[in-house]
Amino acid sequence: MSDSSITLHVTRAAFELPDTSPFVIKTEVQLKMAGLAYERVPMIPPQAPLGKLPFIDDHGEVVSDSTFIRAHLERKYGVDLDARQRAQAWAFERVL
Ligand SMILES: N[C@@H](CCC(=O)N[C@@H](CS)C(=O)NCC(=O)O)C(=O)O
Repeated sequence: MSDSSITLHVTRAAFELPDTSPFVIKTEVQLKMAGLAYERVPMIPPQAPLGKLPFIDDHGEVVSDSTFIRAHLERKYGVDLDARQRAQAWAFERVL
């Protein structure tokens, strides 16, 4: 594990998808959108703290569940993953 990046615990790539888990893909896209460095570490769900993947290890802080991971990233790194869609919604509202 690298000291400089978040560790994203994942399942594995298959069926021409980056991962078999949609929850892992969602979290990976959010890490990319946030511009955060991360490292994929494959494992099987029984090895995860809550028995499910994904979970992250953010420099010693372990966060499980894609919903809680998103909240953690937004809070800790001050990213707003909905900013673009909120701006578009505001623009549509003004136009209408
Ligand atoms: N609510 C969780 C769901 C995660 C989840 O169900 N992951 C599946 C892989 S797609 C898993 O690890 N399943 C193992 C099991 O249920 O035993 C999240 O959003 O992260």
